[in-house]
Amino acid sequence: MIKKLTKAMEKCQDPKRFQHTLGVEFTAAALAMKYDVPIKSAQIAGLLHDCAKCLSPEKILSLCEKNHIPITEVERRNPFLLHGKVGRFLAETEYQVEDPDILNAIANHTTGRPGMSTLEKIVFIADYIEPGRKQEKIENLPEVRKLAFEDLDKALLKILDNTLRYLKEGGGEIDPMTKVTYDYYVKEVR
Ligand code: DGI
Ligand code: FE
Ligand code: FE
Repeated sequence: MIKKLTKAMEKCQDPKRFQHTLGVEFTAAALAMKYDVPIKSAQIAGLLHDCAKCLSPEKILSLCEKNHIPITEVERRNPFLLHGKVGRFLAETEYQVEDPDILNAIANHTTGRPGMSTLEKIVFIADYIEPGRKQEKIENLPEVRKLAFEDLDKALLKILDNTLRYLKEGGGEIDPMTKVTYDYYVKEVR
């Protein structure tokens, strides 16, 4: 399974994206060791989390419409936000993944959601801290990397806080799910 999926991702992703994919697989596996999650699940979710990232916005939207994947208003204006949901669809239909926890981890890796499972948190965090992410772009990355191996919820909250600040500064449209997730984990961490 792992070998086949790795080959499939190498084929459909550009070299930079594929390096990121391997980084997320590796980091998710390490976090799985720490937090008692099946390592294989973390590897599969890590490998497939961006399997829909290389599709054009038009293709993403048409796949959603054809397959009755609901699209919110924010998602219609920012179709890249749908690469998780479309990724879950492809994981199920193209790559024969059946485990709902793995499918959720793929679907929710960009905005998160309230009440994430440990595997979902691991993939969300691994996506942000994998070794290929540049420290120059994220000033507290070393701190978040350390925190990920100490307290998943605190790391999650730091990442959501970074993302919301980054979106506010850059004028990016905030998906209500990102904000709802942030508010949920603020309460959770307290
Ligand atoms: O696919 P990746 O680049 O590996 O990572 P990702 O799926 O976490 O996507 C990262 C981008 O998603 C990052 O630039 C921030 C953006 N993002 C996360 N939440 C929101 C968001 N963008 C918008 N517009 N709104 C959000 O709520
Ligand atoms: Fe992604
Ligand atoms: Fe990613």
